[in-house]
Amino acid sequence: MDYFVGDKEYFKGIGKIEFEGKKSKNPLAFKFYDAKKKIAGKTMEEHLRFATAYWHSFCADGADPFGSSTMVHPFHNSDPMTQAMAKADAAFEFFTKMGTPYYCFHDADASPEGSSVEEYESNFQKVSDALLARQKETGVKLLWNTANVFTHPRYMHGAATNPDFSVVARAAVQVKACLDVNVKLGGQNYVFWGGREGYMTLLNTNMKREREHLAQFLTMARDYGRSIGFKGTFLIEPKPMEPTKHQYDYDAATTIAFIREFGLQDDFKCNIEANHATLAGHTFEHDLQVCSDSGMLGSVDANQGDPQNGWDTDEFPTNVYDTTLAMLVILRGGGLGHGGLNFDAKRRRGSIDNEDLFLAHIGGMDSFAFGLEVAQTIIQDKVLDDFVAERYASFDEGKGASFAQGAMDLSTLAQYGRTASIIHNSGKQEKLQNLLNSYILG
Ligand code: XUL
Ligand code: CO
Repeated sequence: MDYFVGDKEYFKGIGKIEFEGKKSKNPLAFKFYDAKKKIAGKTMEEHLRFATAYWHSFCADGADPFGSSTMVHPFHNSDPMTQAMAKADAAFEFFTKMGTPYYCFHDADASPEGSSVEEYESNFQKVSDALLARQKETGVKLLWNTANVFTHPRYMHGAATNPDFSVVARAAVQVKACLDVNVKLGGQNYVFWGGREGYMTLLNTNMKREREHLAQFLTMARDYGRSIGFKGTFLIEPKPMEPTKHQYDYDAATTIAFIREFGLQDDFKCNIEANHATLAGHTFEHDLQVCSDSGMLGSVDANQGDPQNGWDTDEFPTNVYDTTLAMLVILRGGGLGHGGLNFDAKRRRGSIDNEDLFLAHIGGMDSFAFGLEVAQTIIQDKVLDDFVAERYASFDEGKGASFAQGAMDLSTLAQYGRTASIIHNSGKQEKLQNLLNSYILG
């Protein structure tokens, strides 16, 4: 068997997940994700660039605010460093069997914090050596890493936006270490998710100063990253709230405005998470489109929320409408570039079997592969695009084109408006929804 690394097999009884086609009844096989199948000149693997999230897959243990853990990981060990090394072996065994070519992690997911900065750094050095060795053995690559500057109690009032400068400086210890490790591991992107970069109440908060401090911190991280040879993209992951009442990177539009306000647009893009977009009152495809239109789509945290729940449920994506609409935006925008689809998603608390982790990823990968194929057919057939183009045709020539090109003033526009004949056209929403259904249902 060549699909596990190290001396020990952790996910026994599960081999490499293979494509068997949609008629297959084997739960441990892909029905739609056929890694090497070519769609519009690129393989599915190249289009989708799937990544496994270390934190949900190898750290989450089913605990929730109402109950303790329900799962025991096969690499469990009471000594933190022994466990971290076993976890790295198990993780790479999982990536290889699953066929996710990338992974993502926070420092704290992979490496024990220890009880001092020195211990944190030395643990991280050893664990990242182990990760590098396993990357070389398996060919699995790092899509992005990030610093967990939100779990430890020192970050209760924020990290880069903490009102106490000492905490801001302490957060820099982790971000610097994570950038060093990123370069060592050849990371393609580096992520900032500002979990506690926001406020609980304006009664105790100077929002202006906090946003400026955040921008200052990100600028310093950018400069440091570039100075040590980081060539990838810095990504900010928007989320409107949770754990703070109001997060500064509320949604894609807010985040892009922040990036531009502070002159970070040459180095920063967005990492869009489906369930964060829906928490902000948008659809997933809305936030993807906002980024795509601004050239700011860096990468994607692929998950789904629960339409009845107002919090981040981080479910594996199974809704093929969502994946189709997301892939339409991504394909039209020219693809994911150096980004990917990272499953920032966790098994439910009651899904306690090791195979459930595989089944969850199979569902997510199949749903996006399905969405990719349908979206590509819709684009190829040009049905939606032709309709939309026709809808705006009045701006393509004559006075409409002068307006769109900025070659008209308001008086001229108003003069035209005095006599313009307005024809009412249907938006054909129902027709287009039926059309979308016919593509999805085959
Ligand atoms: C939290 C979240 C994070 C980021 C990385 O909602 O999405 O896991 O993706 O810190
Ligand atoms: Co995320």
